[in-house]
Amino acid sequence: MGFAVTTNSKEGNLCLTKEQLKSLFLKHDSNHDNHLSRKELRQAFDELGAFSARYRAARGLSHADADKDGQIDMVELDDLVNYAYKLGYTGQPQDSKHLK
Ligand SMILES: [Ca+2]
Ligand SMILES: [Ca+2]
Repeated sequence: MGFAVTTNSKEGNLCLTKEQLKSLFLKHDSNHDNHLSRKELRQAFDELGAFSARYRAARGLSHADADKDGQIDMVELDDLVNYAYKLGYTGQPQDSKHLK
């Protein structure tokens, strides 16, 4: 998928900042309408290594979609980024942690 965040990591520890997370989500706005659809969200979470990207997309959407139009706009994106960040989506697959 061509995800090329340069890691400034020592131990191969990819750790995205919120800004980087945001640009990752933005990158998945594949039709460039400045909204992230459920499908685009799913692709973003997929790239983040989510165990179930479909589930995460649905959860993220219901969490951040304030006006309930089924898409994440640029205002709601900040909420989504916070949500993903809190879950620990910083570029490392760590869903196993959240299953417990
Ligand atoms: Ca879009
Ligand atoms: Ca919305």
